[in-house]
Amino acid sequence: MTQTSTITIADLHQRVDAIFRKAGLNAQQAGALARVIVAGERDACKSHGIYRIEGALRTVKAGKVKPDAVPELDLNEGSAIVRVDAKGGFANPAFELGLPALAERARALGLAALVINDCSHFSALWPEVEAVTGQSLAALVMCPSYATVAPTGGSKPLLGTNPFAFGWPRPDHAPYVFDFATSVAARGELELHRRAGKQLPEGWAIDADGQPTNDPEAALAGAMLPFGGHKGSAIGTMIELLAGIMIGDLTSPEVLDYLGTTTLAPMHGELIIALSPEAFAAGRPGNPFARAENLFESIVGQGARLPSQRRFAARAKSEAEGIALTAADMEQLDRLLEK
Ligand code: NDP
Ligand code: PYC
Repeated sequence: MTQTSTITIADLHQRVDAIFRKAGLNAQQAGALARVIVAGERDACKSHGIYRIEGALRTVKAGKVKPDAVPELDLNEGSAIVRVDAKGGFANPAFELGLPALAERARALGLAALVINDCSHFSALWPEVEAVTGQSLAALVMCPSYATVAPTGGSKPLLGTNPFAFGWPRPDHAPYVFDFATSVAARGELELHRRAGKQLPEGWAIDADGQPTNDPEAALAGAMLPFGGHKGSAIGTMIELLAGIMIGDLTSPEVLDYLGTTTLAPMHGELIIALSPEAFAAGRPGNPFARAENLFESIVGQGARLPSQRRFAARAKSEAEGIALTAADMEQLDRLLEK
């Protein structure tokens, strides 16, 4: 059995923050990164937890992200579009900077968008979705990645694993949130399988010759597959259009050209859309939040679970008992702190 030890959320945050500060990140960048990475471990999302620290540090070392960037907010007065220029830093502090203006604008106009440009992005999207639902607004969040996914019917990497997330605020419950890669699995999962010496499930990837493979090494050299065949392929393409081309930022193939590797965090843009359910439902019968509760109850009433339920259960456990880390995880943190 794997040996585990327990660490409090605050202690893990302090350690991850210290690792990034030691690597030259300013307080704004290090703090925002530590918050999403620790949230990933806390919610048992290993593919976007502490495993991501080394990739972020490699990206800093390669000069492909600015560790001391100070993001800039463009309020674009009167418009539904608020912009943050991440100035070549990470996406997370840029999001934190733009959130208050996004929420204020969505409440005033019914909907608003936050565009983040020139950011390095490696994290899960649900922390951002939850920050928006925390303002009693619904959220749609998406971004490209780097070309690693073959479009359905093709055989070469072109689309990114392009995550897509949605959130709906629930006044008396944790929000309804889903957040997924538009590939069958996140690329992080492939890398975790390779590290653990495990074969991939059927249907995740093809090798460099376009043949189905279960070997993570061959899959990393080949292409991943979109989820749901042509449907995931189309949603992945939509994300290239909306969160790449439309916001004047890089698409996944352009990101790969710029980076030359998938071992660094990708540099591109991100699109966050906030919607006010009350504004959209105004003048129509029924309260949108109460009607949504009926829908959720009907889903759960059939024995199905809501997305994020597993994550919220893991969060409650971590908050009560601390976060369980393996000996290898602890060794990784110690090693990075000593570097
Ligand atoms: P999963 O397939 O693990 O989960 C997708 C969503 O479905 C989650 O919200 C999950 O909730 C929910 N879910 C899973 N099983 C069920 C079920 N049986 N019933 C109802 N809901 C269910 O996610 P992925 O592997 O596709 O993605 C993992 C993460 O990777 C995401 O957070 C994503 O943002 C991130 N990512 C980031 C990228 C980037 O470029 N920054 C690129 C690609 C992915 P729960 O968590 O509770 O299980
Ligand atoms: O897991 O697919 C992924 C991913 C790519 C960039 C960040 N996460």
